[in-house]
Amino acid sequence: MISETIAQISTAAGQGAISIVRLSGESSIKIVNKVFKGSNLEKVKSHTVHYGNIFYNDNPIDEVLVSVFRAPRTFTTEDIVEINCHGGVFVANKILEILFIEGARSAKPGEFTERAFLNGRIDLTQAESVMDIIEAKSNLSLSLANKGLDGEIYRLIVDLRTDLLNIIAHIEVNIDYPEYDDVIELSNNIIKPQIEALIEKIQNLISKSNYGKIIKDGVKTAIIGRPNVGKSSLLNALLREDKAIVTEIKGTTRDIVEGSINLGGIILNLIDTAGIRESSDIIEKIGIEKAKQMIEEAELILFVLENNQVLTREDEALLELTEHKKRIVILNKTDLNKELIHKFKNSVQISALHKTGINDLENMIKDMFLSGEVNIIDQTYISNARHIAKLNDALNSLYDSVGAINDQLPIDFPEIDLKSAWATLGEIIGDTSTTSLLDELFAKFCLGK
Ligand SMILES: Nc1nc2c(ncn2[C@@H]2O[C@H](COP(=O)(O)OP(=O)(O)OP(=O)(O)O)[C@@H](O)[C@H]2O)c(=O)[nH]1
Ligand SMILES: [Mg+2]
Repeated sequence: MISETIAQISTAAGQGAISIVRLSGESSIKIVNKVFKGSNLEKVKSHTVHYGNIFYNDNPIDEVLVSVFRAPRTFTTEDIVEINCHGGVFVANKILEILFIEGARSAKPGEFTERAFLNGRIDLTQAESVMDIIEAKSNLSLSLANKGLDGEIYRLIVDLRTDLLNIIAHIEVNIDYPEYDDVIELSNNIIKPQIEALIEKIQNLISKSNYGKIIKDGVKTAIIGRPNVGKSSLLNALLREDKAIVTEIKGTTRDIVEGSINLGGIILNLIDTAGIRESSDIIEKIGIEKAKQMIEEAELILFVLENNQVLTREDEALLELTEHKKRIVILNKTDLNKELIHKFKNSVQISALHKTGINDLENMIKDMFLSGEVNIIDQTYISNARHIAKLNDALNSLYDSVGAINDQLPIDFPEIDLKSAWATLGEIIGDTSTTSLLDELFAKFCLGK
């Protein structure tokens, strides 16, 4: 148990109707009780709210509501007190100062959640989900984050580790398989297929993590094309707002203009770029370089062409540059000439000026990212970059273990790789103790014998 009592303002900085000052630790209740006039907080029941006043040196500071939560059924598993005071910056800080004088110390960013983790109330993936909930930008990303907080990622990882433990146990007790008189046979017939099944499970999780990332962070979408084709007009039409400057002058957009929209739960992070052409204007040139860089970084390219104009060499070059990307070709200015002179696989006809065809475009994007994933809400996706990196590391250890078996190395060699995969998966949930493998392994032996 951590004995220091920490305190901090939990609500956003700035003025609001209410601010919440939160304390966690052994002395939380005692400290607040010293400056609170109302009920005796040391005597009240847990999970109750009390009206009263904060006083300091007999001076009234604020009229407040104090919630008392006694350990262990709290977020940090320690005693927690929350003071709801008026939402002025000064008053909340004043109360905090008084709490420090009375013995609390300032909580570092994230320290309440860190304590919840250190005290075993939540695992690391749940702690990370708290941040994801705070940062959620859509219903889908919120529901994904809630699944994480509920422990779904934790359970996924624990399941993988259980599989791994079974394999390691098999190796440890290989003497129990008299039908295999040599170790090579045991590894090929029993161990290897089990590792391969586990590899498949992890590969599957990694390949689907892309959806998780998209749900969480949105799709980075670059609007690309020659000058004057209507890129900024398209951005404005999608945003339903005149955000980017539109003129008939070629080279209007020089810097990047950004905005986000929510398409049926998928967030599109739109980036309008400078029209790409040969230019001697130094500012425009830099803009064009940025546009080219955006093509590299983007997960979706909206490639804008004028419907009624033949392709120029620049168009051809840009089309080639974006060929390997997820791309939609947008044939704009259909109000000027309806006749189609271009044919592309993924294309949609619009008029950014008159805002026609925008729905078709939006539906096409939705299909692109959501089709085949109708159960997106029912599934758990790994979306956290740290988790994905660790899964990849674990996968590599598993590949190594199969390699060692194929090379007919002594059984301890693949076992080392398996143990390393076990440790790597443990890092995802914050279980880094080396003893836990032994504990669980022995528990398994006891069960079986
Ligand atoms: N008739 C018609 N004009 C359009 C349409 N979309 C855009 N325009 C016009 O085309 C001109 C250029 O539009 P922008 O949106 O600034 O084009 P851009 O691709 O952002 O141009 P740069 O920033 O210079 O690269 C403006 O005069 C727009 O009003 C359309 O659908 N129909
Ligand atoms: Mg523009």
